[in-house]
Amino acid sequence: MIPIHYSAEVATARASGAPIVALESTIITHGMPFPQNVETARLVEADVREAGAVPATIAVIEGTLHVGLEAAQLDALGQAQNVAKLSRADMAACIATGGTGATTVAATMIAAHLAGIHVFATGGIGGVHRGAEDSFDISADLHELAQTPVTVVAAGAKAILDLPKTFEVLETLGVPVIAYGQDQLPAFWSATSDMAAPLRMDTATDIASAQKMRTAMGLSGGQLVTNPIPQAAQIPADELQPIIDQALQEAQVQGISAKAVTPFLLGRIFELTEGRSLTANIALVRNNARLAAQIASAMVN
Ligand code: PSU
Ligand code: MN
Repeated sequence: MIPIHYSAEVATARASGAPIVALESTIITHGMPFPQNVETARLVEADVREAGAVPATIAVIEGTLHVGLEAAQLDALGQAQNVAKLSRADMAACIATGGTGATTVAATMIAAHLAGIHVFATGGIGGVHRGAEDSFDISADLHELAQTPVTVVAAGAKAILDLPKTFEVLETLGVPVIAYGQDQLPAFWSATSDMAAPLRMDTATDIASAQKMRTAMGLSGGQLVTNPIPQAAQIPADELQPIIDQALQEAQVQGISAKAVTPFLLGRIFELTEGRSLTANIALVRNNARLAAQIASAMVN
């Protein structure tokens, strides 16, 4: 038996077949500083509700897989120290041993699928790190997209990564990468890039239909919907590039590796941009939550 607990709101939505959007918790514990992390998590939940769906923020708390967090649990998670960052490799062990952990994109997809939720909103997925030819650091998020049938709405892969290699791997793994409403792939803090999107869709209905067709055809896996950050909130790529390079350089000098890499880089970029990266990150997550709610609604219709 898997110890799953649904929040009151999510339990009601499941019973009535209402649209639900899964939300991850690593962005809260490892992706943003307190108190903006908790404020953002609350805003994102409100955005999902306003767009006509029910939010299910996912985390493991003392050995129970929570699908939907009560307000007090969200607050506590946002301030907790030493919370594990869970992915496919360690999620079951955390639950089995009574641990507490935040779920990454990969772990949130697994939980969403267990709970019968088809759509999930986040900021940016993990991917192929720069220098992966030496470090072999490729996020488990990519393999999860290839095997678990959940549509993930993100602003692309985080621009700290090697974006061309990330999209090559997604193609190899057979993951549909859909740009929403434009021909180029977005690049997390920037709305566009010089990479052409493999697929483009302009409506939530099309995105929902494509996921349903995959399932009907017996194709495993989900879809990555890349939703550009709103223009007004973006940071131009050429402005950010030197800062990303500096953060990457510092990570190398300090020997940061494995799960610590992404949180370290996001934290340094936050400091080096004097908070602008966080403001942009908040705007893009909220934008993704709204689109995910529309897709979830289209899926139940
Ligand atoms: N989106 C954000 N901030 C984040 C993340 C996503 O805006 O911190 C998290 C997600 O949980 C994603 C993880 O799965 O970063 C990637 O970590 P890694 O590169 O170690 O796989
Ligand atoms: Mn990694």
